[in-house]
Amino acid sequence: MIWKTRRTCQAALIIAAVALSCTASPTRADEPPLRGLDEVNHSKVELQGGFWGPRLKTHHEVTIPHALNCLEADGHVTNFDKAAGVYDGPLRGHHAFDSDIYKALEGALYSLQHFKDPELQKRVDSILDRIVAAQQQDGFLISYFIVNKDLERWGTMRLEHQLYNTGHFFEMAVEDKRLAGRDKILEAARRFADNVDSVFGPGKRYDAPGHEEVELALVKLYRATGEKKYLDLCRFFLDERGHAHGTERKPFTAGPLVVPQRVEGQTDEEYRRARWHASLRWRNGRMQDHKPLIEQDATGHAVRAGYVYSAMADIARFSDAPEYEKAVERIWNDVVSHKMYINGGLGTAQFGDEGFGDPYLLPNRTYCESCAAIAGVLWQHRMNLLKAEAKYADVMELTLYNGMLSGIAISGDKFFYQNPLESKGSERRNWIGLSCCPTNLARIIPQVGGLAYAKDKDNLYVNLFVNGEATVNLDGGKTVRLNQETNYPWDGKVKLTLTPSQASELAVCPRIPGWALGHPVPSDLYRFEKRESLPISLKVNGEKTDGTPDEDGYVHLQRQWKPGDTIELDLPMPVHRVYSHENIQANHGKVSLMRGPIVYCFEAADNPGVDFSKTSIPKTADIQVEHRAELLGGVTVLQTKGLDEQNNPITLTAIPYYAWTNRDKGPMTVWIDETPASK
Ligand code: FUB
Ligand code: ZN
Repeated sequence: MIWKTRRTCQAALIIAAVALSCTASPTRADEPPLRGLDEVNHSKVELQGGFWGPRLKTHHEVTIPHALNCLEADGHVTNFDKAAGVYDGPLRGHHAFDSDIYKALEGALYSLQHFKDPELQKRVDSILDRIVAAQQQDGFLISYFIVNKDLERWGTMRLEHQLYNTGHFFEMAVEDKRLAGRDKILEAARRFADNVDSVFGPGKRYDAPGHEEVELALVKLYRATGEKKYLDLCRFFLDERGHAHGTERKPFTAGPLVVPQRVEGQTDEEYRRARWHASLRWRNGRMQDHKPLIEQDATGHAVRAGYVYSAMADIARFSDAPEYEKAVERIWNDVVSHKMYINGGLGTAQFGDEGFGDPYLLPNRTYCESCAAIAGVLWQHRMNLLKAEAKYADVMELTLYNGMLSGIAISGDKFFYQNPLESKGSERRNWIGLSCCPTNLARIIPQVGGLAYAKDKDNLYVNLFVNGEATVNLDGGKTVRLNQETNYPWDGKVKLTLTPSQASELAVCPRIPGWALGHPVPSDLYRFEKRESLPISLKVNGEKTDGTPDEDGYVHLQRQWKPGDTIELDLPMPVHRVYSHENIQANHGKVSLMRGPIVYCFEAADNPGVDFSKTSIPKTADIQVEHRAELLGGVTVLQTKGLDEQNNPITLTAIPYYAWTNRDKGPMTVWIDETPASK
């Protein structure tokens, strides 16, 4: 028999979990959360075929070697040799350089989980050895500050990315332990974390990093080691934002940006540092440090924001921090209701700081950094885990397939830093010195499997529809193997076959995406023309069942599952016309197109000579759907009849937004004028 359960008694469960945590062992690896869901780690999920399989292959064969080659050529590894005293050449690059090699290595470690590649493994191991050889006696490990002995290690915390490097080292080290099974790198991370812990904290130095990241990494380190002090340190860095508890902190009021004159005799380096210091006050309000996090709305640098909001969700999941849960939900509403692009992109160019702009101020020639989309994906994932609600996975999926995926070329070796929704023609770049976006893409793509499922004691949630196989550990040593067959996002048919290790009572909970229920986003920021949804078909072992989700956005299919049981979901995928909230001026009179989770755009390669700014689509025009396996790695394209400036009919072709600029450079737009029905 099949029935649906609502999540009841959640409050009671939380209280019980909090009570239990007081007696639980403090040193269990991968400490489970106090509340919300636990992830199903990417190492347990194999994506084969379908949409992601070929991308993982390209990632392994092209992106990872390309990234490591570029990083080695740019001196990211010799910087560690220099710090270890075994290299006489120059220190190269920026104070955040270490972070980039850590992200690429993290990506390589994920990839090695799925592809046997002794050569790559050797290369990774050798780079890791060179990195840890630079670690100082006291655990400190940032090449820039080891080599530049005259610099204060924890000097200008808000400008020099010390803890941003540190956080990426911790994240990579946790994955090295999990995926490669060795202790050496994780031990180095512990020594470094202990060094950080010896400097910062209550009664020690009160300060917070300008570029957040270390906070979420400390939660990972806590889970991997069971050391509660790392969770406490995360909490400290969160609490410290917007406060001035210690003497090191400068006032927080944001002031005007005053660029200093160069003083005679100042070296380039001295002048650069003077400019940074001068920009400190101006930047205060732009890096989530102007007031306590729990009082903030979505403000400032969008990459930093995504990371710190992730940590807020984590701290609420792993400790008793209801104030952070409340605040991060408020911030989420602010982002999703006022400050997010239809592709899930975050960050306008309004303040020239890669950050959020004013509510509804969403111009289409914009910033939307790839790293901001990635941080957004990580944040939405954690919100989903904290709240066990599908709407967060909706935004995660939207960002993943659109604003994030556009950051990397289909070939795997060209990148965008900015992902605007309208362009006169942009060029993807092979690489760039400070390679935050390419290396972040190198680590997020192979993590997609880990975003697909989540679980708690009674429920197994299916968040992403991805072809492949997962093995999920359940309570009491039981496991269930889940095989997903799907051609998503090109069609909405998904077949799940379950193989539990023994018959198990469990609710398997497929997410019913918001887009299938008539909402492109979980707010009124964007809306479909037709809000009524087409019937969703759901079958268990071939028998029809109700596909209407519960309030949490999932259908809870509870039964004794046995090997070979199947769930078949069919989400109809009509093309939707999308409109913006009337307060988004940039999109007045404009429409965009979506099908399933995919946002479409028009680009010159398919529409040669068309001036999109003078073209419109009649409100009544039919839109044809065609899958073209040979185009752009296989995409579903849309075709419609538009009108040019003289009202002459023209054929318009739209491709998925993520696939733009994989051919010749040329104009592109997501939003296009719509001719009213009466015209
Ligand atoms: O500073 C490190 C990274 O570089 C930031 O996250 C990005 O916005 C870029 O500025
Ligand atoms: Zn970036």
